[in-house]
Amino acid sequence: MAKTPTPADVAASRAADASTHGGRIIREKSTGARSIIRSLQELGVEVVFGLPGGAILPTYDPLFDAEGMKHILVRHEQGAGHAAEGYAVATGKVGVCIVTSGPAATNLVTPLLDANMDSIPMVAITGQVGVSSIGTDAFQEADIVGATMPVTKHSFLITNAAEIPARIAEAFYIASTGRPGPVLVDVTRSAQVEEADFVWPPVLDLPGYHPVTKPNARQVREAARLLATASRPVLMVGGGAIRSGASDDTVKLADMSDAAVVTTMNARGAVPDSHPHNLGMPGMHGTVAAVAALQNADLIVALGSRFDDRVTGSLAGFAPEAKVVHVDIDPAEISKNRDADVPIVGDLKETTAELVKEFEAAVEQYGKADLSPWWERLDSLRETYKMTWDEPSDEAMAAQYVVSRIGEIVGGDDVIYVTGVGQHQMWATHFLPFERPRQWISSGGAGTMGYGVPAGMGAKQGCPEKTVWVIDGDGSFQMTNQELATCRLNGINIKVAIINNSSLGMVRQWQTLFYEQRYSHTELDTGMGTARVPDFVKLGEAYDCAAWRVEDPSEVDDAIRKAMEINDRPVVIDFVTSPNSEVWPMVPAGLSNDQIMYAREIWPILDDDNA
Ligand SMILES: Cc1ncc(C[n+]2csc(CCOP(=O)(O)OP(=O)(O)O)c2C)c(N)n1
Repeated sequence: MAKTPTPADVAASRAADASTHGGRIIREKSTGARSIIRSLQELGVEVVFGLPGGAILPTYDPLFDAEGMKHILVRHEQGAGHAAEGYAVATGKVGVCIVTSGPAATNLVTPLLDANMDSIPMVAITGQVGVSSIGTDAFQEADIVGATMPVTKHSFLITNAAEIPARIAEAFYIASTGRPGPVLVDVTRSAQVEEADFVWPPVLDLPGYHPVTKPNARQVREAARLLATASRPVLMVGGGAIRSGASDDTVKLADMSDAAVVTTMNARGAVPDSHPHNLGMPGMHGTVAAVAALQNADLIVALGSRFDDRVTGSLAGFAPEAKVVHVDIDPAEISKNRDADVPIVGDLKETTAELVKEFEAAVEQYGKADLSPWWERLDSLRETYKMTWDEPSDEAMAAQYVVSRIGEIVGGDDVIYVTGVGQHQMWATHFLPFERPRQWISSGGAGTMGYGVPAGMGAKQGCPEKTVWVIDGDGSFQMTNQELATCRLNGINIKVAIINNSSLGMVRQWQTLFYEQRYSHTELDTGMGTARVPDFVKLGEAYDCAAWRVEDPSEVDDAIRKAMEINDRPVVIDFVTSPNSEVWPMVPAGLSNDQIMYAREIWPILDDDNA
């Protein structure tokens, strides 16, 4: 099937057309503001999330009747940013948001950081005060280019109307090529009101920006040789596999090589959970089998994964016997945290396709190692340390029960799962089924509470035919639930399951384990027997959503089924759960992955070594 062209593809091909004088050339009388809108239309942008204000007001005027492009008015700029991220992850297209200057622009810093850490293609357009006011502490002036430069792929200021089409096309090109990421374009009010013809296609001017996509053939051959001959190989699949669309060839490589597969949090769904080689998520809250596979591997083939500290634990003790093949589109990632024996810079989709080809040749030449002892060990770990949970002693509902019932009833077809950050996020990775890329949306690198509702809104806007479930924490939900108003008014009918343990659960868990149960400022009073402020059911109803509370396990299944039947408005279910449910397994922060605990006092890898 032909790949849907991204706005960047369109920009690049139209720019190429222009340079050969092959395409149609548009020249229209315009203002800078109108050129912003026209550029977005020519780039094929279908939806923009935003909120206006003085410095972007000139642009909101032509936006009022822009054909073919929808604007969704959010209630907070952070919501616009996360919605653009959710849209981008769900669809593979560039997410777009547009806000005004000063505090509006700084409200975007969190989503920009988030998109940067998780390599999400996104373009943020901000209004800036008039060029003559810059540097005068004018009303709502903020140096947003300076503030966001460290947390974006690129940020730049436009002060001249004639430049607008080219700079906007470049922003899309940078956001979506190479390692995807967020680009901020700050446009002065004076450039927006200035008159200048809109000329399209523009000529892109990006000297020095040439992402390498084609991997080095010799390195790929060497990687294939190592994979064919390793006795304890693991494919460590990262978020890059989703972003680049490398899933199919990754699965082929797993089938051919019989290597074990671990999928990092951002890669959930890149290889189906039902694939027999998939051991699940590695890292701090990974499965015992996935963590042990990496620790005992003699070869790790890292595919679009950045050896994040949440995955490796203490680097000094990480996978001591493993050679490393590291494939990444971003050369800065290679050997950043862990030295690569075979570094491969390239597009992951292209590289896995090459690896699949070279693997056959390598097997012919070098033979294939016998992996049966390796699989005996991994299967036994998988069997012994299944993902399960203890019922809480306070007789309240186990959070894991709720999440696993959602997974069981809603399943892995035509559904997108989105989360906030905390315990509920980890339970979601463990107990929901992930069978396809782009069906899991969660904040990995930044770990941004408040991501769930707006990211879910963006995902549903991008994929209206899919069911979107947001699994949220009572803490995370309170950060951005105002976007339920946006959802309700725009017919974006997401389903929100609040896993309400009445606390900042993940932090509370650390207080239980490492601070002698001194629960310093982690109780939120939203659950059973508390002040219940806010009452999530009333809050949901205030947003005209269908909302109700579930406190008893016997009501959970019916509640999920009922939510699946409501499609004319968003649904909010307040699942009241125990504050004592804990996330296991766990590698305590800063320790080696060898010290993974399956539950309290159970150290599978250490115990095994001492046996
Ligand atoms: C914006 C933000 N602030 C603080 C944190 C630190 N933090 C990580 S998890 C967590 C608690 C999350 O609570 P909740 O959303 O209720 O989820 P739970 O852990 O209870 O499932 C906090 C405060 C964060 N990740 N993001």
